[in-house]
Amino acid sequence: MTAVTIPGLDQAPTDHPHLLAWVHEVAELTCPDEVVWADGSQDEWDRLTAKLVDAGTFVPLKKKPNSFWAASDPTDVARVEERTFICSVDPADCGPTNNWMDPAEMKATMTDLYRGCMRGRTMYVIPFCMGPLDAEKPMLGVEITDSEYVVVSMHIMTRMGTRALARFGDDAPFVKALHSIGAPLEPGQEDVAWPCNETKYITQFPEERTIWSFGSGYGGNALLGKKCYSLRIASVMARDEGWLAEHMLILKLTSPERKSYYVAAAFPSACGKTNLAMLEPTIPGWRVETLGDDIAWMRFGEDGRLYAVNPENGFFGVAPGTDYHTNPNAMRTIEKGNSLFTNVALTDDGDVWWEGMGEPPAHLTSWKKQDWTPGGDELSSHPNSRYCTPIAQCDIKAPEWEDPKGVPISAIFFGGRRATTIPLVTESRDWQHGVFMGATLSSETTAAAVGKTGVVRRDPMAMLPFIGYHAGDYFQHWIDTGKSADADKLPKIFYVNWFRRGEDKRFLWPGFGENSRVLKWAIERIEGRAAAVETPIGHVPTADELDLTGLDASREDIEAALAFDADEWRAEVPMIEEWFAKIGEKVPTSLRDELEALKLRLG
Ligand code: SAT
Ligand code: MN
Repeated sequence: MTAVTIPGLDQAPTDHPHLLAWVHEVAELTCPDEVVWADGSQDEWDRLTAKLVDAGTFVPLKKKPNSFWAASDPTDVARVEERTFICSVDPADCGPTNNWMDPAEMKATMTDLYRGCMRGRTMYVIPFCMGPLDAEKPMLGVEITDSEYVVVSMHIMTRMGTRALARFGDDAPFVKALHSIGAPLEPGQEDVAWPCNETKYITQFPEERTIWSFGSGYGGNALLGKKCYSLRIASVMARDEGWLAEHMLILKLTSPERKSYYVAAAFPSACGKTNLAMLEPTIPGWRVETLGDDIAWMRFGEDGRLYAVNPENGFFGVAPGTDYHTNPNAMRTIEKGNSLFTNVALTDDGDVWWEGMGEPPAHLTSWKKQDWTPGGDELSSHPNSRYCTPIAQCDIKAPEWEDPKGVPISAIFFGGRRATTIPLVTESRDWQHGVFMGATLSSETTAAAVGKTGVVRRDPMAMLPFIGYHAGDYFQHWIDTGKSADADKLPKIFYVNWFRRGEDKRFLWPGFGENSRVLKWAIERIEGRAAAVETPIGHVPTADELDLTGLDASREDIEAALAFDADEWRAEVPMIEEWFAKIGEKVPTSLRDELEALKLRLG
């Protein structure tokens, strides 16, 4: 161990040699004023939120207990996919859907950026665990960061601090996650409310299970337990160990006969995963409880079924569009307080507001910290503004949400945001066909990532920005996962699209709570009780097979939402071919066979 003297560096509450060595190495490189080991206590939360209020980063909300409003730098509002790298040793392991750089070269570049980058700031060491702490093999990590905003967000989103460190022992393996906002302070220099750096890197070193992030304070770029660990790094672990790390919500659906089913569903960011996870069914007698809204880790249990665990401890949901009509359960969860709100609007009486909440108040402070009055062109809240709130205080969390065994999945839904072509729901013929559906999933881009919105892009399994290795190998891993299992124990795979539009551009399907009708049909298919029409793209219900009792929508719209249109699909095929060409040689033969079979069926 080196001889640098930084206050706090030697007050480590652990003897774990690798952890200590790494913390020393980072402290020496980044030169913070002090080192603090995060313990996850209420006292720490109070101290850091007070510090953030003092710094002008947080405004305490008068209307919600223990809750805070934050506005980011206007340039630091979303994931930066262009600046996200998979630095595998061999570029062939990165593949065409990720950015690659040689790991040694990346480390040299980023080491230069990290040198002295924490001057004038505190370096926090956050031991954390993704998934339940009492797992047989807890999934550990340590994030080092110079951002108090990150520490308090990690309090909500992960199990962290002392209780996580207790699982490290002397030699448990852990993911190293280094984060800096990249904004050192010279002596006497005044800080800004949201320090960050124009230069940003979000880097994964998959072989070393290591993450290096620089320059951003935004959720997906800075809360490294989330997308960086639980998807990019975990997808590599999952490939190596025979499980699945997926961008999926987990919900529990109980029928009027009191039979429960677990469903996992993948949608791209900002396509309504949180709303579906907390749905209030509009059909009588059905009930939804939630286990997770963003990430599912799925492993085979002893009985041969696929069991899902949510690695997260909080919801990091898109705020705009969320209200008592679209997602009452999310509203009730945040109403309890203990939550952070970033880039929404602040009301004059100390509450939050965003587009979709109904009539706006006469005056607001916008996410850009400007006076805002209704009727102007500017939105009060950024389209990717977020609430961050603990799952534990969600009234409809399933009691088993923290069971380290996970829950057995009966159905997997893949969905995207498509104005045309994709019917409301299609059941795959079998696992391989379901993998084809997932691998060719497409969606219009949203505000969750920097870039143009509304452009159709392929987003395989809603994992395009999150697959930590070659997408072709990832597809093969999905195929192999199916082959390794007993076919009738595998979840059934469905392709859904809540976003199809009519000729006048209006949505054909009302969505939200009405999506329970689609869930019900899927369950009835699993139970062998519902009929479907066999089409070239899979099994699609007719309007008569969906329970439409009490639905306020025209028959024509429902039929249009469910329609299989051969011409639209013939136009889709070249796009799928182009996508496979982009993935290249590693597209599994079985998926090429699926495409050929689809072309034959389309005639
Ligand atoms: O920014 S996050 O990656 O945490 C949320 C999302 O884009 O899904
Ligand atoms: Mn997500």
